[in-house]
Amino acid sequence: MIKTPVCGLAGIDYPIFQGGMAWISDGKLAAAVSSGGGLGIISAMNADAEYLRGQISEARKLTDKPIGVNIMLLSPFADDVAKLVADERIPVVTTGAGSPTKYIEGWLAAGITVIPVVASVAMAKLLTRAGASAVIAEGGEAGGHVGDTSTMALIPQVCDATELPVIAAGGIGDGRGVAAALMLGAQGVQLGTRFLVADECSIHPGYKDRILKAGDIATVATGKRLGHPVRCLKTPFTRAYAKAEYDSAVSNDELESLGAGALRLAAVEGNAEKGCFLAGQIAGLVKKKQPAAEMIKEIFDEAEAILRGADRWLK
Ligand code: TUI
Repeated sequence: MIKTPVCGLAGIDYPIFQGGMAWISDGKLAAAVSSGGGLGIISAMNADAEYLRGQISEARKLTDKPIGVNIMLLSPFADDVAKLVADERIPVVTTGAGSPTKYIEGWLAAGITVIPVVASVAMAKLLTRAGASAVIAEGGEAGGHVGDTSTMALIPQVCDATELPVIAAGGIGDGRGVAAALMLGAQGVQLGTRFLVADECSIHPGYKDRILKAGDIATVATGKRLGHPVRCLKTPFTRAYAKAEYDSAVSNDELESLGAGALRLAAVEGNAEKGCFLAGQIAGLVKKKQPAAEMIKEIFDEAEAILRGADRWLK
């Protein structure tokens, strides 16, 4: 069995979180991951508090295990959902795409375990001082909004910069990735891309097929010009977007509106012309649909076998 302090911190059997992915991580997926012994996380995405309240209620009908919520800090409803998680007594809150410092005190007072996603040592240090309970260090291999530094380089540097438990994210898709993350000093992992093909994930079937068919160079980070690169599968949409990005005649506002609604079009409609299919570089490793609980068991059985055999190189 693999047990780390992250299991106690989040009230889970396996030290694995499911990433809070906009238009993807709903109450059903989160409940399946939590039932399987990991931490299922509902994405509050760009939606209002009523949406989140509904998804929390869905999840609670499906499992009595702890469920987390991810707050995307660029959301116009961030203040509202930040209050709702306290009212709903959500045990673990993760944040992305910004610094949650102004919410931390209130969340801690409400008994919430606060785990921000960071993409740099500077942000890890800042949030350690601000009172975070742990950090998720996410490398640029991840899907969605990404930083520049790879997981391999980021994790040990963040581990050296904070006393808090570090959860590794970005580029992890199986037991080998979990074992490697633990060797780099992480005490847990967060996976997103692998869970896209979980049976309980409700995205459009065409999205799942694209993940299953993806290879090692199937993704690209677009949107660097706007300061928030987003990694997704290469499609007609990303080619058109990249062209616009390098065209000085296209204004930043035009570029923003090109991306608006693209996550929904991919996840809900499977639209390759206008949709942005978030995916990490590990998509090429994801080859089979499974129930989320089966994925988690398989990943940790593999990680355990690797760690038990790791002394074979020691002479
Ligand atoms: O947040 C994510 N992944 C996301 S959010 C998203 S929705 C979106 N839509 C349009 C534009 C941008 C996002 C899709 N995928 N992952 C966690 C994450 N957080 N990765 C990187 C960061 C991050 C970035 C900056 C965390 C803190 C941070 O600090 C602010 C700063 O100025 O340094």
